[in-house]
Amino acid sequence: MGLPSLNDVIAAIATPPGKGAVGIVRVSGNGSLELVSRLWQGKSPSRLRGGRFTYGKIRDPRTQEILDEALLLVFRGPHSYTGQDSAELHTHGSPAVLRRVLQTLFELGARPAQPGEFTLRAYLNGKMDLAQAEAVLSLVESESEAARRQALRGLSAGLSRRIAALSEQLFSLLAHIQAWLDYPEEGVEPARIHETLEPALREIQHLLATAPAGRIAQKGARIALVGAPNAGKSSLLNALLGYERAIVTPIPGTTRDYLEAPLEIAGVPLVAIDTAGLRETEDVVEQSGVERALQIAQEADLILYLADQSQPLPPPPALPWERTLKVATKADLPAAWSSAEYLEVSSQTGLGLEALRQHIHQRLLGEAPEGEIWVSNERHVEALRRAEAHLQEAQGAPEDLAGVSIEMALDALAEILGKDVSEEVIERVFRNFCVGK
Ligand SMILES: Nc1nc2c(ncn2[C@@H]2O[C@H](COP(=O)(O)OP(=O)(O)OP(=O)(O)O)[C@@H](O)[C@H]2O)c(=O)[nH]1
Ligand SMILES: [Mg+2]
Repeated sequence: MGLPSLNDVIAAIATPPGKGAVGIVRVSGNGSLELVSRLWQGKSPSRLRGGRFTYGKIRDPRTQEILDEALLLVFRGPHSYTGQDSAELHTHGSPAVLRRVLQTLFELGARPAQPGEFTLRAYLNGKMDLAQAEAVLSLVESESEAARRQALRGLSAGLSRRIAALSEQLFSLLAHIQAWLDYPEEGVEPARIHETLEPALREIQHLLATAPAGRIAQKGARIALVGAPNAGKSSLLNALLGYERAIVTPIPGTTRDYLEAPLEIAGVPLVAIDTAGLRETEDVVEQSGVERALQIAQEADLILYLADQSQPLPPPPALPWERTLKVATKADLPAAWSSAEYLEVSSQTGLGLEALRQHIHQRLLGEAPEGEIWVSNERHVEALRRAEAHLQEAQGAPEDLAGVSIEMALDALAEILGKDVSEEVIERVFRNFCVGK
C-alpha cells in the first residue's frame, strides 16, 4: 500500500459525527491556504497571522452560494500540528454544513485525509516521534482519568525522554567498546560493560514493571464478586455503585445470572460483575449460574471473595487466590469469626467501603509509581522486552559480541520512537486513528 503522499492538500471533518455547537474542518498541506482562500469570503487567509482566527463566510466558488458563517484559523508551517501550512474552518456543527464545506474543498483540489493522516504528517515532519503519535491516539480514546493522565504524559514525551536517555547511555558504551576493539594499542580502557549495562537494564525493567498498571489504566479491569449465597455480593455491588443495580433479598440464591456494571475507582475504569452464590444445587438454572460465576472469576483481573462475618465461615472454593481480595461482609452484625486476611465491610453502614476501594486500586495498579509514565502500549512493551533480552545477552558476552547485542537493543529502543521503522509498522500504528486526527 505504501504511505500516502506528504505534500498534497488533505481535508477532513475533525469533529465527531452528528450535531454539535461547532464543527471543524481541517485542511493541511502545501497550498492549503490558497485553496481555502477560494471559498473564504473575508480577510484573506494568506494575510492572516499564524494562530489567529478571523470571522467570515464560506462560499461555494462555483455557485457563489454562502454555505455558512464561520471562523477561520490559520497555521503556518512549520509552526503547526502537521508542520505544514494548515487551516481550520470552525462552522456551525451541522452535518449538512460540514459535508458541503468538505465537498467544496474536494472540488477545489483537496483530497480526503486518511485516518490519522494529520498526525502521520506531524510524525513524518519531525513534529513528534512515534510514541507521541501513539499517545495522541490514546488521549483521544481515553475514557477515564487514569487513561487521560497517562496519555498526556506520553504526549509530552514522558516515555520518549526516558528512551532517549537510555539510548544515549548505550550509545556511549557502544562507542567505548568500538574504540577499545579498533585501537587496543592506544591504551583505551577496556569497556566496563557491566557497570553501564546494569543501570540500563534496571531502567528497562522498571519501565516494564509499569506495564500491567498501564494496561489497566487504559483498558480498565474486570472485578468479579463471588462467594456463598447470601454473602452480600449484590449488596456490595450496589454499595460500590451508589445505586440499586442488583436485586437483594434475604433468600439465598437470589442472583442466578451474572450482572455487569461499570464504575470508576480512583480514575480507573472498572467493570464490576455480581455473580450467583456458590453452592451445590439441584436447580439447573442456578447450577449454570454457579458455573458461570467460577468462569467469570477465572477471567477477572481481580476477584473479591465475600464471606458473611455473622455466619460460620464456609469452606473456601477453588479460586485463583493470588488475584483475590478477601472481604468479610456485614461487619455491622455480631461477628461469628474474625481473620486478619479479610477486609471488613458493611454495605449497610458503609463501613470499610473506602478502605476496600483503596485496596482494589492498590491490587490493580500495584507499585506503579504515581506521577510517572506507565508503559501501556503493546508495541512499546514488546520492544522493551526485546531490548531487555539483548542487554541480558550482552551482559555475559565478550566485548565484540556484547557490542552486537547492544546494537540490537538500541534498534529495539529506536523502534519505540519510530526511528528507522518499516512502513508496515507505521501503517499499523495509524490504522487505528480516526479520520481528521
Ligand atoms: N446487616 C447487614 N445485612 C446485609 C449486609 N449486606 C447484605 N445484607 C443482607 O444479606 C442478605 C443477602 O444479601 P445479598 O446482597 O442479596 O447477598 P448475595 O450474596 O447477593 O446473595 P445471592 O444473590 O443469593 O448469592 C440480604 O438480606 C441483605 O440485606 C450488610 O452489610 N449488613
Ligand atoms: Mg445476589
